[in-house]
Amino acid sequence: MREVVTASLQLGAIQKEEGRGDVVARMIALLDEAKRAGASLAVFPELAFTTFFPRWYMEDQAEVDKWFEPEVPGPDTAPLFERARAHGIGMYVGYAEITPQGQHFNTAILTSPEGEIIGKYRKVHLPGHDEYDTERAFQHLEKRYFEPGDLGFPVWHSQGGVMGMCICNDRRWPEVYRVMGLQGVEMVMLGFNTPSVNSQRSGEGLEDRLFHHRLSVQSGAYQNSTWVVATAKAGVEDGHPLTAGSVIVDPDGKIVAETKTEDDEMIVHACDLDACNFGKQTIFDFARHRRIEHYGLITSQTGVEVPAK
Ligand code: CDV
Repeated sequence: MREVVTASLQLGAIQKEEGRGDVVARMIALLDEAKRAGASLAVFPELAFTTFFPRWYMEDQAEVDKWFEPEVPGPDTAPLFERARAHGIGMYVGYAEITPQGQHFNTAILTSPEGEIIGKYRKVHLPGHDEYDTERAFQHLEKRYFEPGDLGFPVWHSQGGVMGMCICNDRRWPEVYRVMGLQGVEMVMLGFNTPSVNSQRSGEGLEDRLFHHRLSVQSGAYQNSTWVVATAKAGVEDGHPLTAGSVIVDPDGKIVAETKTEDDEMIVHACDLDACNFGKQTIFDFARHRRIEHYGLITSQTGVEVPAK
């Protein structure tokens, strides 16, 4: 058994006016709860330190940059990292990153239980649009504020296993899990901010959104025989509802823990990384069963091209 006691630390709503200091205090309270539960790993949401700002249209770059972190840990966020180190808990934390060169990414980092930053991932699949869209019920401007991630989908050795990261919309893309699966990933961590309604299809509500979320993470887990830990930022932010549904999914694709509220809430599970072995050695033994001679289109073509009749 290689057990990693893993906490998914869901955050409830963060209002636009809320400062990072208040949010970090909430995150520390969750981290303390995770410590009491015996966790050595904690997974926080996407863009964890602020409201989900890509719903707001901004033209002034200085206003935009206020939502970004030039350094992590920084003055407001350092107490979180200090507490994690004191507790011996490794963390996945999502935040908006601005680089010294002025590039903007939707980023997540992985720390070791000793408090070192050992991994960085930058969101590849940015949803939404880059200009104000009058056809939508509300805006989703990730393509305006972020560049697509430039680091690929690496994995890291930590917690006695092979760990991977992605962010929110990435979880809907099977390629994401497979690229990590091909590196032997045993736990995929991700944070998300998913609006409870579809801005382009008013009939699609909370239950549909949760169905697609669970479908995506459960199939990613099963088809790659890996744990998946998905953590929401939930609740109503400035009038805009976000789904909850933080889950821990086992390598059979089964949900072993799920949040019940849309508030700050912990779920925890002792994830045995050896539970990945059976699927990786049998039905999803890639070396024996994959037929890459038939998969060329996956990397040579982006959009749909229907063959001529
Ligand atoms: N933050 C996100 O990436 N949200 C998307 C929404 C826009 C569909 C998601 O995949 O949940």
